[in-house]
Amino acid sequence: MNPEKTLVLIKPDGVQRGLIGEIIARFERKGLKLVGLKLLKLPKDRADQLYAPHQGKFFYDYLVEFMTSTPIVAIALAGQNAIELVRLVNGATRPAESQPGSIRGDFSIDITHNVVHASDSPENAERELNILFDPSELVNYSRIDEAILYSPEL
Ligand code: FUP
Repeated sequence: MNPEKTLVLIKPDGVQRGLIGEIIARFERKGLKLVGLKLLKLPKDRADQLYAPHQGKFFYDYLVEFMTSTPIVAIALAGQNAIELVRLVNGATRPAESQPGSIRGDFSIDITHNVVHASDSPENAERELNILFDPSELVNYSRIDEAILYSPEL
């Protein structure tokens, strides 16, 4: 068992297109547990923190402008290997590589307006969760289906 927490953002295009419920349903259906959830307009300073690793790249300014334009939804998810699984559910960054069945593969055609974001490593998951959530906003609880979602530790 490798329990992990990770951050997902539904980007402005996903919110504007009415995809919030569809996207959250996909993570719930996979077996991932919601441990934090909020709708917000991302302040510029927090967008800069979030995308600090991309500062200086040609797409950076537009990416921050887009992410701060209209509301996003921030989601904290927990589960076994959550970081890797969530990125599979989201699909590849490049539109030509995101498989049908993934969120990006099913709902996007553009590399910037690509509906969702997810942390890509344990270090970034912790860093990004801290940017979007106060620790008091993350909820620890058991879901009743965990007993059947997971096999027992051998
Ligand atoms: P991902 O982890 O799949 O979100 O992708 P990256 O970390 O490579 O990129 C971060 C964000 O930068 C992506 F959501 C989209 C944006 N981006 C562009 O807008 N243009 C590019 O050429 C590459 C990335």
